[in-house]
Amino acid sequence: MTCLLPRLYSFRRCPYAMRARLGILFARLQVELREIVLKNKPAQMLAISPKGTVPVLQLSDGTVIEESREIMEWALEQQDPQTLLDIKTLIQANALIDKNDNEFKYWLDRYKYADRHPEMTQEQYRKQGEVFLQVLEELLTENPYLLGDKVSIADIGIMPFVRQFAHVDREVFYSLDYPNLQQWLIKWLEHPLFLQIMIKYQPWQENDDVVVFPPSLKDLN
Ligand SMILES: N[C@@H](CCC(=O)N[C@@H](CS)C(=O)NCC(=O)O)C(=O)O
Repeated sequence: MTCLLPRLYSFRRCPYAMRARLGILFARLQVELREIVLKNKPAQMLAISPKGTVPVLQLSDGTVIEESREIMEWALEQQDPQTLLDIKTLIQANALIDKNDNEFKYWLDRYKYADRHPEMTQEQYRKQGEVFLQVLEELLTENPYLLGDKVSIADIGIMPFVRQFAHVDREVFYSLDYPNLQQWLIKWLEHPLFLQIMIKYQPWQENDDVVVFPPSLKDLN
């Protein structure tokens, strides 16, 4: 049977893949999900995206989108019932995601794997990462979401990375003086769409039945 759904190669715990899956859910779309194992990437994925990172989305016309931001944007350009791509905040959203991807992620990786980067201590790496957390805390002092009173692409694009930072050492994270950011993160961790993207799937193997993600659009709220 030919499957006309876009096909998403994904990895459950990857923050880039998380933002792509959130984009798909907020857009109320369905995709064919192929969960992968990073150490054993399927040849089918490498054939369409030799750079070998997830997420990768292959559209039914063969187009390949291999950057998580572009996947979020593509999804929300198809349908955006909650206007996450609000034109009023788009420039600011993009600037914030740039900061996340180009600066915060660098310090996050070093904070998470400090033993592999002995040039600085883990605490020093954390403090470097906190420069971005302070920016987010400031924004959340004024509003429940990063760019206002409703969710934007900035929230779903950044949340998986703040989660990863918090989970390096939850006790430390929740002892820091970022009350609004902590609240925001907790709300996201409990969000029905976040819970949906974190459901576990077995790694895809050739000849498996198609896995549709999400299985139904009915229960999404
Ligand atoms: N710029 C890419 C980065 C994606 C990325 O680095 N994903 C990681 C997993 S979180 C990956 O696939 N790494 C390849 C590997 O570990 O082999 C995007 O935004 O999609």
